Amino acid sequence: MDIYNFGKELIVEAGKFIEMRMTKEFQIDSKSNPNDLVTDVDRETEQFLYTKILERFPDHLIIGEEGHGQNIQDTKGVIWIVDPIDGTLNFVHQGENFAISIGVFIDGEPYCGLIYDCMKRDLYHAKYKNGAYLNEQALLPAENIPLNQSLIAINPKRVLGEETRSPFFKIMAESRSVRSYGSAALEFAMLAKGQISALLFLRLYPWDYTAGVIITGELGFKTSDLYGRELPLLSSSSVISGNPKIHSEILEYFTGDKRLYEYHEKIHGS
Ligand code: 2AM
Ligand code: CA
Ligand code: CA
Ligand code: CA
Repeated sequence: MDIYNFGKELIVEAGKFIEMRMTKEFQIDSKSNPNDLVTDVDRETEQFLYTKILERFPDHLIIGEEGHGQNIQDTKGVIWIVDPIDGTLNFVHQGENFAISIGVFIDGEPYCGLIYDCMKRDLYHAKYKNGAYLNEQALLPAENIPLNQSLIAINPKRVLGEETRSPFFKIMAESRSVRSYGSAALEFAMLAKGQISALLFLRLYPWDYTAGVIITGELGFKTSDLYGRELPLLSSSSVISGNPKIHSEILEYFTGDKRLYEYHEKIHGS
């Protein structure tokens, strides 16, 4: 079995593990601040993915949000970038609306992207240059809907700061309306399905976006940071993803805002 088919089976198996595990008690801890939560289920699911991948492919590398592969410095070889639960707050508060997200890269080049909405049992998947699918069904190409006719996804809590609010609020005001679903991976999935036309984040990590970028890229959606630069595989980044029209419209809002640019470079450490 190739990596893609193995990955599709693995992510569904990990989804079953989460479903089983969430019927029992689990511990909830906070990480960087009291609203940044992690549970035993996040950690155990990452360990589950790690063990299964290495059992099958002992020479592959794994980077995960909950601690695996944080020492990886270059993109040589086969790298699995995994988020065991994307949308931990939804997992804790709602018991649904979370996903497993996996992006696979070979020597830094995209290979496949997988997003599994565990509770809905929906698998979004794409092998690079082979189209994108929801379960067995091919997803349709991006439509060039402009900002003023679009629903867009932004997490308002993350852009309230003095440095950030001006361009983000202008974009929200220009849009048809704003949504915030609490899982970057599922927001990429909604983009792929045509339910929203763009998503914006000030800060995400490769495990949040690599699967989504590969899947939506197959459909003609564009993704970059706020300044039009390609997203990194080994460090955090801001993210704008959308159809080509709205993507270029949104980029305009960020050009020339020196204060935000300086803040942006500071939080992303470059
Ligand atoms: P997580 O649930 O895996 O942590 C919520 O708007 C989205 O942003 C989720 O995809 C969430 O991923 C991510 N996110 C939440 N808190 C974050 C943080 N402190 N830093 C970066 N990303 C975060
Ligand atoms: Ca997290
Ligand atoms: Ca995440
Ligand atoms: Ca996570």
